[in-house]
Amino acid sequence: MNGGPDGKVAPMPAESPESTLLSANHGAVRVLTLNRPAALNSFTGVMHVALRTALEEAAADASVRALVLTGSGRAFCAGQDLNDPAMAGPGADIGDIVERLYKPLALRIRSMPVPVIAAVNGVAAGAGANFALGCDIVVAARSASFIQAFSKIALIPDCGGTWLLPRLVGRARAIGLAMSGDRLSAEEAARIGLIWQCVDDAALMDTAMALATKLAALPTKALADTRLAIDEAIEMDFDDALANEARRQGALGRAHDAREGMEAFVAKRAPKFSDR
Ligand code: T3D
Repeated sequence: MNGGPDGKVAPMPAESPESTLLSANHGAVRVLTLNRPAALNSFTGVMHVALRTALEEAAADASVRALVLTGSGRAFCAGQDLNDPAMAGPGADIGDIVERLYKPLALRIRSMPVPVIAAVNGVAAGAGANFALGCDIVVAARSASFIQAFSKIALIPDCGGTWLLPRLVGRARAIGLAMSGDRLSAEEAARIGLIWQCVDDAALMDTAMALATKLAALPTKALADTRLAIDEAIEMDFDDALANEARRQGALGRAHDAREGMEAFVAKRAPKFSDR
């Protein structure tokens, strides 16, 4: 808490949505950068609104075909700003905040119509770790780390952590990470399959951008459906997963991109995908 000498809680310094989140386009790739480096890009109410708005805008913009989420300075994101009295002070209703602010963000990331890559440039803790893990592909710098920081402040993993962790690394590791709150290095995270790749710090953004550029040229709608079908299949038996694949494949097969992909293959030319 940022209490003053008189014990009163000082108001958070004024910040604007534009200052807390940077947005830049590189061709069809939009890069969103969490930008509160002095507080390790932890979430205030303003940054919540900024990220949610930016995700809605990217989802609605047909020129955006892949998204990269990263952080400025030495952190990716340290989760909730524990100095924000409205969000973490004694009177804060944390359940309500998680329901109203964190849950929609986690859902929005998971349901973007384009592939979402987390370029984890430094420590990712609490909600910051789970927002990263909710992205489609996670690339981390070698100096980055992942911390389920919740147990240290007597909370449970949120932002999908209880759902994501066991699915990514199994129950034993999920419980170990969540209960201990231990820092997991990027290298170890890649080794156990929590993330896609760990690269040298200097190569992080080039690697993430090359991957995003490649995905941006692929059929966006089929990529989004791939994520959806894999998430759905986790809850299904084999028969149902096969039926779900046939149903989704039927719809994709009737759409423009599948025709374009097949015609381009036969004509030995590069395809031009446009479905979203
Ligand atoms: O409303 C709700 O609460 C519901 C939402 C819950 C979702 C959550 O995310 S709960 C989890 C909240 N996050 C944490 O508990 C993580 C707290 N931070 C840390 O444990 C450590 O900072 C790190 C392990 C992430 C990094 O450690 P280190 O040693 O590299 O850095 P540091 O010195 O601790 O932090 C550097 C500065 O960032 C420092 O400020 P100062 O002293 O330089 O002015 C520190 O206070 C600030 N900072 C780091 N994390 C947060 C933060 N300030 C506010 N909130 C933070 N989460």
